[in-house]
Amino acid sequence: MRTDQYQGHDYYLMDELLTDEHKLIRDAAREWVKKEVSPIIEEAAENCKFPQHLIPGLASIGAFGPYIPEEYGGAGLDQIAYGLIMQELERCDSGLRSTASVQSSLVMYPIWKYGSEEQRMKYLPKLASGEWIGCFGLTEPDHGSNPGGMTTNFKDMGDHYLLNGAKMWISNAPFAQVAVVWAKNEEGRIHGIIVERGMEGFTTPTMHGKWSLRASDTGELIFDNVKVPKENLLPGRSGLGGPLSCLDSARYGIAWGAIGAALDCYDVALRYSQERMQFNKPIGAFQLQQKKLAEMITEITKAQLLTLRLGQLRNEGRATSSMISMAKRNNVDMAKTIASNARQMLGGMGITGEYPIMRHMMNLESVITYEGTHDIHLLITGMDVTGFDAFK
Ligand code: TGC
Ligand code: FAD
Repeated sequence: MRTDQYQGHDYYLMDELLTDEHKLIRDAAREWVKKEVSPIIEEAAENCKFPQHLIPGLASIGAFGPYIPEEYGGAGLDQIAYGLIMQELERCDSGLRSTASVQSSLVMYPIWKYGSEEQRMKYLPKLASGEWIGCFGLTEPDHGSNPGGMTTNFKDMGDHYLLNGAKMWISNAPFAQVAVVWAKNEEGRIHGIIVERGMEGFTTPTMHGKWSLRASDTGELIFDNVKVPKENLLPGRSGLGGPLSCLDSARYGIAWGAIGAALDCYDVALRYSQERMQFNKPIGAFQLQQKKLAEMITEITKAQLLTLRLGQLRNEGRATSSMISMAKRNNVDMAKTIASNARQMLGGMGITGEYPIMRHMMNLESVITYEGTHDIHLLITGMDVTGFDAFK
């Protein structure tokens, strides 16, 4: 196993735009990742298992609900701090970031934004400390890009709701204690419902056979006449805009996270190019390899600027969903291209688990698909600039 030598890359001196608190939080996350995760991540990916013993550590660096107010157990940080934590986690592995971003943006966020005060007090502190892990059920076997077509539904039975249906591709599902599930009522209106492990008729089978995001657990959510107490309905919002607003927050985190994956691939390829000798020269001395590295750092720098600006706008409440789509789409695609080129630069060694690049490459196939595919985000931008809705 190689030591994690990552140092970060800041070509346009972006650190000068961060506060001391931002840098402290980022550096703490980086050090924790190097010490606790880098030594075991390859094995976790090989075993296709999320290393659950990392949960308290993730909580300790503020990765669960960084921007949730402290009164609910969150860290009360701003959006840029949230992004920096996601960047450091995904620098190591997209699955690690997935676990944290689902917990923060897809479970804690809707409970904080749309939950009752009782729900906030019951769930948020336990989710922030990692005592409970949550998952987010939107996608169904027949409704992925088009979640509005969902068929999971609940009926009002007087003293409780009766929930039926199935969700698929759900991160954290196999071990989560809590699921925020989106389902239609008898009028066809979408609501969020909190379902807890142990409720009769609720099961979470693991999905097997993934060649991507292997260090994250993915499963189904099956609801077979599940009796859900009425107080578990999120009262603050109905309609598809509820889950989509959570996706805005998670997609923003992914935009930062993808920069982390790209930075790691660049970092490894740069170091390799300075050490690997062929034709009596380091391969970094050849123009073709320099072209790859120069283009990588250019694209990373552009993404860093785009995303920091997005973070400022989110702090001010001025970032639109379309702006977030643009950053998610651009940055994941950028990271995927960099991973592919970095892998080539390592020659045969690039396909082994001795280096993280192949794992990043495979992970990014999930990241470019979930939280809205590459093409869906393009259509969101297209709709925003033309005014024509290609989905209707
Ligand atoms: P449409 O008619 O456009 O919109 C319905 C209502 O929602 C509002 N809205 C939004 N609100 C907040 N944030 C957004 N981003 C919003 N986008 C739309 C909209 O204004 C409308 O409100 P109202 O009041 O008029 O009802 O909806 P549509 O059915 O045409 O679909 C639009 C589309 C395709 C963009 C949307 O469905 C979409 O984004 N699809 C992609 C699905 C997706 O991203 N799924 C992700 C599942 S979760 C996941 O992948 C987690 S991975 C986690 C990990 O491991 O990291
Ligand atoms: P489809 O929607 O069937 O799309 C197939 C192809 O058709 C794509 O290329 C798509 O871009 C294209 N397409 C679809 N509609 C259009 C259109 N109108 N115009 C042009 N092209 C179109 N979901 C959750 O709810 N919670 C989770 O925690 C979660 N975690 C996930 C973890 C992993 C590892 C993965 C892979 C997925 C996860 N998902 C989760 C699901 C994810 O959000 C969906 O896979 C994604 O939204 C795409 O849906 P789909 O797979 O059904 O593809």
